Amino acid sequence: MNAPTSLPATEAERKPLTKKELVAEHPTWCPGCGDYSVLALYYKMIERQKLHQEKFVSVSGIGCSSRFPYFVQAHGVHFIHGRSLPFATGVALARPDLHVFVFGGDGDLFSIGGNHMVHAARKNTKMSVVCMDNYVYGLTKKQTSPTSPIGYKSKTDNWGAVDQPLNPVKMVIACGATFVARTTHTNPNHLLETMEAAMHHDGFSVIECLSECVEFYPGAFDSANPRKGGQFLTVPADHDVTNEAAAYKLADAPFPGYFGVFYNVNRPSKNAREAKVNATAMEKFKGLKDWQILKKTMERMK
Ligand SMILES: Cc1ncc(C[n+]2csc(CCOP(=O)(O)OP(=O)(O)O)c2C)c(N)n1
Ligand code: SF4
Ligand SMILES: [Mg+2]
Repeated sequence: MNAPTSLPATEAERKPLTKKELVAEHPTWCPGCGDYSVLALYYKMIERQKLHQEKFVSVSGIGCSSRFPYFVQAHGVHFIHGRSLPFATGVALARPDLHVFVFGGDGDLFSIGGNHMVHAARKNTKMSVVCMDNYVYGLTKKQTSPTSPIGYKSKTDNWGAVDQPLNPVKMVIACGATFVARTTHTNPNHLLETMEAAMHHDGFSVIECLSECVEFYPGAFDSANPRKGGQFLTVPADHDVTNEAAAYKLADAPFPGYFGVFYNVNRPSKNAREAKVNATAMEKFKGLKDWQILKKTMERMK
């Protein structure tokens, strides 16, 4: 049967998706929430990068920020709290042709999901993670998160938080992430460029994106916003992104710190390493039926 003439013949002829085509449900975030900006720029990135629905997937855990996949008219998964990374790892390994994006909050990715972040980073599976960091648990209405600063008054720290906050950039560099950047929802161009750079990285890329919770931590990031009298300092031009110690040191600057790419190196991804193992195994088992491969494997494990 002939293909309908209205269908484009090649990938290059397909029109990029527009925002109108990508918008799904109306976002249920509070008016003014920083997460809107991340969503709007994700639509823009998909359009600019000419990604079509069958070529990308958005994965999340639980939280206000984790509602993200609902609002994108494409494949997406709203998974268990803290478990977006292992799920996304499975998708990325099974379908290396897809662009896998993970969206989540500081609680989802660094508190309950902190253990998964450690291992996802060292495995270097190809995917891009955007932590929409608002320094609080927003969905559950104001509990201290791993990034809340000392003194922050919340429902779990009535008299102010006392625990040293975690630095997401330092943590993921130390764990083995191969692309690590920092941006903010108030600088759209910077946020868009950072997401695009992460998408093209062949490995585990992490972006900490400051995203204000106007309901439970208003004004948290004013000092990083020139429109509110703050300062948006970019990573110095002479910073060597392949120097782990220098990246770590730069990430240690006091708040609001620097914005940009801190670390970017090439290390074989889990996808690449596993593909080699799989190719060798497939060669060895050539011509065998599935049950024969299974039997051989079981025998070897005796
Ligand atoms: C296993 C489990 N524990 C606790 C919760 C309750 N819970 C839902 S979201 C959340 C934290 C959300 O904070 P964050 O990830 O920072 O997202 P935000 O809402 O700030 O965007 C918690 C503790 C849950 N849903 N599941
Ligand atoms: S509670 Fe905070 S993080 Fe959640 S939607 Fe409202 S402003 Fe955004
Ligand atoms: Mg949060």
